[in-house]
Amino acid sequence: MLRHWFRQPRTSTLAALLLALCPALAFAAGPQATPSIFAPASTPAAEIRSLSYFVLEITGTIFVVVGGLLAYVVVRFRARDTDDNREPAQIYGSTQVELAWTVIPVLIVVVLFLTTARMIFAIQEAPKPQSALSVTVVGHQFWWEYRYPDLGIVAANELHVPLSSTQDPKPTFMKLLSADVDHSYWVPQLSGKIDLIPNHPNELWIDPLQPGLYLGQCAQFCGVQHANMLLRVYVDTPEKFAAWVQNQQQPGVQDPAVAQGRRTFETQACMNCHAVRGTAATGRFGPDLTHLMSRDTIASGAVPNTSDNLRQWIKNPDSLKPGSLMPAMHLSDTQLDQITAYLETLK
Ligand code: HEC
Ligand SMILES: [Cu+2]
Repeated sequence: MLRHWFRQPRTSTLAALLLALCPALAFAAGPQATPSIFAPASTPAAEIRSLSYFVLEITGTIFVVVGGLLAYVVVRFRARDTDDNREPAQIYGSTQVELAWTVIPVLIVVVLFLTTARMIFAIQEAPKPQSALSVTVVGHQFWWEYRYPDLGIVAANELHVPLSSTQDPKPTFMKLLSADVDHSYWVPQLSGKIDLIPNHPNELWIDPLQPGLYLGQCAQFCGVQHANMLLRVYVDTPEKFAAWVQNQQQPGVQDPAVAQGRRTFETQACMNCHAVRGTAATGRFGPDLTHLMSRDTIASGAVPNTSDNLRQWIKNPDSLKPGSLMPAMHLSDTQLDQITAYLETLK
């Protein structure tokens, strides 16, 4: 089924009719603010959409047939003034009818099962091409860690991947792990949902065909801040991706103007949980902060990465994300200003 990387999604007559009836379902050329599985931008998501249409066609037909028969019977055999109030002839069982309503549904279920199973295996077994990018995704309560083993990059919360195309396939193959409990990776426009399970690596691939920011959400209840464990996938053009990689490979900026803030960062517990490459901070419990300012949001998409939010976060993470696993460190206003100024140099 996936022999060709970029097979056109199957659109049948009924699906086209559905599309015409609900403009909300129309194929979107790029990322959506409210992501829909009906607006795929990557092969696995397109496959899932065509399977969804197939299932909708079958179940829709059943609905029309059963609903139509029911409506017919209700109207045709309604109580009338001319009724003689006699009971109709009572029928006990009919082997033919019972066989029909057992065998037909079983056949339908078998067809749905086989098409679904076939698609799952086709997606899972798609070969990994030479040009593929490898990313290891680690789910943490309540944030995402992204490691690029071949590029020597560790990032957090905002995944950057290259744009793929028919001429130049650049799919991203992800290995999904968990540092604590079960999480679930779901960016509806890019792929299906897959769990991150401790000690059980899973795999997922995407080949985004439109640049932009794709949104998603941890889809498994993993603790109090599960709903704020947001997914942001940035699909970059080749030049933009190369520039991003180049920047992420640099060690943390060392600006003498914020030396005091850096000292405070390194003498408080911050460095036990956070890493800033090129400094003494090598903690792994929290997100890598080496290129914190390259991110649009903090706390896994919970709030925009502004100066005020950053300071507020360091002062009291719970005020922005109640139940997050970063403690409030009870810093003085001066210390807060210094640390914020330091972090803001980490471009
Ligand atoms: C006990 C470990 C721990 C300590 C100590 C700690 N943090 Fe954190 N920090 C975390 C965790 C965990 C997160 C992720 C929280 C989330 O998104 O749910 C985080 C998130 C952050 C973020 C947001 C990063 C992002 O990209 O989303 C910043 C900035 C930050 N911490 C700065 C600090 C500073 C500054 C200190 C010291 C004053 C500090 N942290 C101390 C664990 C810690
Ligand atoms: Cu989660």
